[in-house]
Amino acid sequence: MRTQVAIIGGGPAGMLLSEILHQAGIDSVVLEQRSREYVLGRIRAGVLEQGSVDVLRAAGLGARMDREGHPHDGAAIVWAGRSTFFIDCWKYVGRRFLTYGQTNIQEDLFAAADRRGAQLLCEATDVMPMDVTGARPHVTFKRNGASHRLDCDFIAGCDGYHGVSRSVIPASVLRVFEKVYPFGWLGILSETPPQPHLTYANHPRGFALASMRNPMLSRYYVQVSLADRIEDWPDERFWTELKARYPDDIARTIVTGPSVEKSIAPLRSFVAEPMRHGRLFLAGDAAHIVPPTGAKGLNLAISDVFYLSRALRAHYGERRDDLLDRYSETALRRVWGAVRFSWWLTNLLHRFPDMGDFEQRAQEGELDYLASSVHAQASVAEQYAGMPFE
Ligand code: RFL
Ligand code: PHB
Repeated sequence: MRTQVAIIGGGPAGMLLSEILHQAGIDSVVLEQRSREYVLGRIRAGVLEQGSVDVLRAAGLGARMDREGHPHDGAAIVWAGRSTFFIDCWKYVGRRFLTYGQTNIQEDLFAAADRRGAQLLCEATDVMPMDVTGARPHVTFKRNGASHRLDCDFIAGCDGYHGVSRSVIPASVLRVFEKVYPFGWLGILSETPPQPHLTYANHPRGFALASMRNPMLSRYYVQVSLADRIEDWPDERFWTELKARYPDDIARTIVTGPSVEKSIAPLRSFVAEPMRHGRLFLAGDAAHIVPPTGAKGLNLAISDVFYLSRALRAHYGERRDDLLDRYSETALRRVWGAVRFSWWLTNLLHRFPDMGDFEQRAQEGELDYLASSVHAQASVAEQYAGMPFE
């Protein structure tokens, strides 16, 4: 088998890259280790920056997103008994964001791939990028019991945090930056009407977030201990805890119901540098992880794909490699902006087990400043809405 770009991973990064390359006349094959059903069953992100919306629209993926996605001017922050304030992205930076589930994007990407008869090989196992710095880059894998070799010009490692691509970069080249947070998020989906705004809560009992997927599908999260398991959190306990973390006027309006999905995710910041090694290019969670607090993970996967597809188009269309040569540097500038913001917002909104009185007061002081300063709010709004692409 031969293709121009071998793409490892059929998540949002891999599928979007394949779609954009196809539109530029560049051939690719996507190798995904799971089944489609499994990929579609993962409930993850829900917030799209304007820049991400623009990339998806330009890739021909806008129709359902524009119909079903919900635009928001900003997000609210509430904290223990004090007044709510609103980070107004529209007012301060003239950009809105959209709530539209990653599951829907993934469905839209699979549908587009089917329409064009894309080469998406699911349930491919033992996938391994080979000879990435040599003359014959290729990927080996197994499927339906048979071994295969896919020759290519480039390999895109879009296989997420637990993927294999990053591991072929030698330790002498790869530099990793990591921070693990001492708590997780327990998330549920319920078929109930959501809160009108995305509402982040800082409370002595821990962080909470009210988000949404559509007018009859809510997404809620609470900060939990890393030792907690799903079985520890029957629905009643979840709703009681969620409501306890919001002020009464909001708690009263939270409509409860049976959960249709429940999962616990640990929180981590992680960056692998460089994002390129020879003919291997990493994109999305394969190269970086952010805690979900800033809603940046999927948006970074999309911006990486934007930069990488632009660079590959320049290579094939104009015989220019300067964008490929600068890919890692360009992508990492945006990555570090989002990594810093997500880390900062995580620190601002969570209770850390080792927080002393000093840290507690400093956090309250920062929330107080943010609640009262239009300059501080404008800065947060600019970052939450997402920085423009280079
Ligand atoms: P993915 O989605 O992990 O896809 C990688 C794909 O690669 C496959 N794979 C392999 N395939 C072949 N061979 C191998 N060896 C392979 N190893 C893995 C996997 O099966 C998978 O299909 O990475 P990608 O494409 O980079 O996309 C990244 C996003 O999924 C992620 O950043 C976001 O979901 C993060 N995130 C959020 N991002 C936002 O922008 N806004 C949000 O509101 C938001 N909320 C969230 C989130 C992530 C969460 N969790 C659970 C991690 C909320 C949560 C709870
Ligand atoms: C979500 O809707 O899943 C969501 C929204 C905002 C975040 C994280 C997750 O910061």
